Amino acid sequence: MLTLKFLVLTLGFVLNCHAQKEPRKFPEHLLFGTATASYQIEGAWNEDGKSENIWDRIAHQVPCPIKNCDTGDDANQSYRLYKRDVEMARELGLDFYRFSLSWSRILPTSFPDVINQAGVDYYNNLIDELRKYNIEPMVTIYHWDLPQKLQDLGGWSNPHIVDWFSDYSRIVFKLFGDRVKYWITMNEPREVCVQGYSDGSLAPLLNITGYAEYLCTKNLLVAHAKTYHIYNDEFRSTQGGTIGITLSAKWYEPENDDHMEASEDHYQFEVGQYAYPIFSKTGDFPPSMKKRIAENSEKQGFFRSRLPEFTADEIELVRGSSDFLGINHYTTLIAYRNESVDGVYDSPSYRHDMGVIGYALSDWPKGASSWLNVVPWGFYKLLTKIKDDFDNPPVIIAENGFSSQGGLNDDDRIDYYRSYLDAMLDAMEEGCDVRAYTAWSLMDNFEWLEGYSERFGLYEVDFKSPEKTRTPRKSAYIYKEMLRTRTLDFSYEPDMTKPMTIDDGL
Ligand code: PNW
Repeated sequence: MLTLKFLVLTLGFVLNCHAQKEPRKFPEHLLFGTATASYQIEGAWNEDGKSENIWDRIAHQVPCPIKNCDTGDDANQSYRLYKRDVEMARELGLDFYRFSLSWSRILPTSFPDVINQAGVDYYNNLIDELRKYNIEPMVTIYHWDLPQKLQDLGGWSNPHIVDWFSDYSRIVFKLFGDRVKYWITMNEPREVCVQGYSDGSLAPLLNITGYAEYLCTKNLLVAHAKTYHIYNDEFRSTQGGTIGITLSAKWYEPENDDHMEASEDHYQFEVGQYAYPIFSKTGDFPPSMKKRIAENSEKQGFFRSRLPEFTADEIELVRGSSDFLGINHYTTLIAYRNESVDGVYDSPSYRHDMGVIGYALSDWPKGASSWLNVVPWGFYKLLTKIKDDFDNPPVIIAENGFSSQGGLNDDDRIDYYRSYLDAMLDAMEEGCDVRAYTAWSLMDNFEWLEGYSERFGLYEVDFKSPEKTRTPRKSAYIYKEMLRTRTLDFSYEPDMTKPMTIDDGL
């Protein structure tokens, strides 16, 4: 009898959990887009005057560091097929399309002395094609493809990059700013600095941890801020756009109440190191991060902290240097620290300075990427923390998405998008000022060291076909309907036998 009662109760609970949720409306002002990045889609790596960048260099390295020895030499051939990309943006009914500029395609010497007209034409054509169909271009100035020559000069660890980057930025404002209203200076500085300079998992594949990532971080922040002020002082009044930075941000859930400080340190070392100088009143790195690195440096026998200090002028420059906070959010980790963490990481190192172990729970659903755990409530918690920490800045979700191994029936991706958008709406109901949402990605593309093995696209790409054929997945149909109705409908089932239509009337 007792067992029967238990069974009935359990069944009721399970059914209730899976009961279909009511559709939810998106606020009218919320804009929707999709994102890509230059090296991940353009191909044409050495065509029409483009010079070598750090991804070209490592893609051609022997032995190859990239899965299956894939390269971005051809990628999606968007350099040639950009009209098809815009057609897909029209099919989806996007408000905006986020893409990035290739520095070495526009400035083959890396510097302003030579402007490559063919590269400029490509971006002009793409921008004009988008605008013809009322799709706003959202342009990332730097998404990881540094000219190789600048890397040979030390890349982001050389403070002169502040001038190199801001010269490049001034040129792109002059070239494209009459038609671009959304600018993102940098995509994910943490990945640039930590993965590129200290854990060797992105180009330029350096492993100088505990040192190089901090030099990179400081120079990158100052370069970003100088670019912001150039836009503000020289272009804003005539071009009338908006400009900010985009950070990667996970949620770091404490294992339990004993690990609250670990969770906060994890957040500050990943998100805070950039968000705090720009969005807090101090204009400086997070106090806990400064303290941990300074104390470790002293114990290790350094004469000063391995985290460089900002000058008073730099603090003034960096503080407030973003109109909005761009957030790329994908996943959540559990943060853990006790005495057993000591000795896990080499010292000195970024991870030793942070002193936190981040791990995933085994019952969290996962994407094809080893790091991608599906934890939508983490998105809600992250957004409300940002609101509380930084006086509710305008937020652009510049990336959010799910990886699979391929296939058109991508119900797991659809579940991901629905649950994450549901969590985002919860946060917006709490007052979080989210202005735009961007799905990563418009289409499958070159997924960095994973090559073409992990697929993030709303459109599937056949990389073996000469035309790099793009085919809408089920998630593309769902995204389209969501944008058309401005409704998060948990039960809508598309008819995939019907081709995608273009409904913009143009
Ligand atoms: C982003 N994380 O990287 C990049 O901006 C894209 O170029 C990339 O293709 C995409 O996500 C998918 O990997 C990430 O901390 C950086 O969880 C950090 C995280 C996730 C993705």
